[in-house]
Amino acid sequence: MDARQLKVEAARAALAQVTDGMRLGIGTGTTADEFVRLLADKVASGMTITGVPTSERTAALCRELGVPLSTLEETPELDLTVDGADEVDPELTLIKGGGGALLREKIVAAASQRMIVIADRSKMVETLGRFPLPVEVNRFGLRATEIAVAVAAGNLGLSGPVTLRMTRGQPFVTDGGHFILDASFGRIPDTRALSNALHAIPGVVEHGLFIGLASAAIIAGGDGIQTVHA
Ligand code: ABF
Repeated sequence: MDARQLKVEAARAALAQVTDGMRLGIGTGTTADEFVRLLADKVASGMTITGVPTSERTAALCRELGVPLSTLEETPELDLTVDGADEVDPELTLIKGGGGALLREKIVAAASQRMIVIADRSKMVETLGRFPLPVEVNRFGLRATEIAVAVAAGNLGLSGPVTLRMTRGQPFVTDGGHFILDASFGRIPDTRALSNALHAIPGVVEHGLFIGLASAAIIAGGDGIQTVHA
């Protein structure tokens, strides 16, 4: 199976958890896109759901495919969110934000009774940190925040480049109008300590460590589907 097929299989297994009438958080990324496509087929054949997208990009795909959408303002309590991840550890702590949607993804996941992560096996790691940690920051005081992030990490024995995410020669701007710093600290042994340290920096809007939010991960590999529960 190629990478795309693995994503489709993980998405299909998550779709089996979706029941009629659900209020559904809908993730962002190529794996979540596969979920949206399968969900659209279900909707076309009569399933009723209310979807809350985690990004403008996902909202656009849902509209194109006819998946009914609401907002978190209208639908502030969700039954289930299905979303991808950049890394998943055995406790289901995640790194997310490679797609730049981490803030809305975290708000939507936190508003959901359950969050199911869908991923191919390449995303599973023993310890998070091979993937650079995305940190969403306010544009104001960017340089000061960049320094504060490096200092906070250094106090925890972590170091490495902290770089402003760019796209087509310009800083990448999130749906919330913020910038993203990608922090290549390597292995993060104490995710909770780093999370707390980053949250203490005023210019940090949110970071891509998802701790205690995922209830299950559906991991697709060449030898089949594995479901990991929190
Ligand atoms: C979102 O999309 C993000 O949080 C994560 O960064 C990314 C994963 O993308 P993909 O499924 O394309 O690997 O879930």
